[in-house]
Amino acid sequence: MENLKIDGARLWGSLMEMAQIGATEKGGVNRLALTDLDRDSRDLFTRWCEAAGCTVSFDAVGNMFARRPGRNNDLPPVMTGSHLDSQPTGGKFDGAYGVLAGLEVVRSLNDADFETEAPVEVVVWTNEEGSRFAPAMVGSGVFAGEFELEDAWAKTDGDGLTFGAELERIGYKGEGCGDRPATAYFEAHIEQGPILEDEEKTIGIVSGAQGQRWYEITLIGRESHAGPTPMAVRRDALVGAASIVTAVNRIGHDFQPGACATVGMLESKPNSRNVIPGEVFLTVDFRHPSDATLAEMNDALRAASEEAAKANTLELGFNQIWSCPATVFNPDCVNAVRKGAEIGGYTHMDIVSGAGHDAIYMAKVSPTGMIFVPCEDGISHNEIENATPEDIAAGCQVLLHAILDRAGGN
Ligand code: HGY
Ligand code: MN
Ligand code: MN
Repeated sequence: MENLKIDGARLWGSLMEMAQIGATEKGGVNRLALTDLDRDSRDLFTRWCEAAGCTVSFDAVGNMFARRPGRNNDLPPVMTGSHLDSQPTGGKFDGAYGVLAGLEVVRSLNDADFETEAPVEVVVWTNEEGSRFAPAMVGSGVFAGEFELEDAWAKTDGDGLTFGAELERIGYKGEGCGDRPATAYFEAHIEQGPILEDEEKTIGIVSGAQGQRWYEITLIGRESHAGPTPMAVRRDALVGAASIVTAVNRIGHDFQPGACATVGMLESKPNSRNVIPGEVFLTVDFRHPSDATLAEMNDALRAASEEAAKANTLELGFNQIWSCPATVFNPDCVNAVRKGAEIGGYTHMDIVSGAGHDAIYMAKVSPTGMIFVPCEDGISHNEIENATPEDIAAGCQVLLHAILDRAGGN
């Protein structure tokens, strides 16, 4: 079993071919959830999996399961996978790596004519990024019982299109969701931060993930003429929003070590150069390894928002739309990843994930582990996101060993 090898060149080729779907001029991908491009990537994945002898099914939120039978198909499968949807200025590796590394494991088991005891399933989770439809990790969240199916279907994008209608339109709305036990779940992913590269380690043995909270804040003032309206009587929503943006950044620095604080979206209306903004919408993304600290950051944000609204005579809408507590992964799965790194002879270190992943929700319903590999300069959610073929192959080799550790066989 330990002599089985993945084919790094084949994996790299599949990654580069998948990256053509939604390819951007700067070398990244723009493949938003439930768009035609998402459909095209799913169709390609299906063709590849069926060519590898898998049967492919999908559930009521579009999560896809490519199943390779084992010797004992009554056993719950060992699952592996990630997502194919991307950020609008995303990279080639975020998500697609975990999906195609899982497919490469299947292809390598086929090459070796290796029969696992438990079946193996490669999974594509729907809407992991939460960019088009908020929040993130909706597909795995419904699967794990965190979100209601009807609520997921009802989510709307910026154009008012619903998740359910778009899923139907691209032809990936199946039946049922969840209630599919797994023996274990493993996800390979680029780190999306600088630690492995700085520490010169090839493999990250992911022990868990930090918690995160997402907010939507609306400020309502009064549109009026930029010329005749005296400064003293203005109700300028953008000035209030600017105070909140500054407060978010200050809160991030105040709760070091560990805090991350980001305003990713800001929409000002009517967005005309000689009209005082009457309404501003902004989003806040907080992260921290400690849930208690996230609660303190929440209180600081609410206080700063109320103060900004009062100082500028604005109405405040303050809405926490998502909370995902810090996660600790299953020790047996973490050790399976560690053993895989040792068998492969790769440098490795334990690491906590700064980013959210579908593995976080899978950890609620199955023993779960993750494998990280470095990405260049720690950059991700950026079209220049890059990784080396050697690291990509190493992570997949470790994934093969971890899956076999849990699936058994031959
Ligand atoms: O936001 C995240 O951490 C993930 O990339 N969806
Ligand atoms: Mn990802
Ligand atoms: Mn991402």
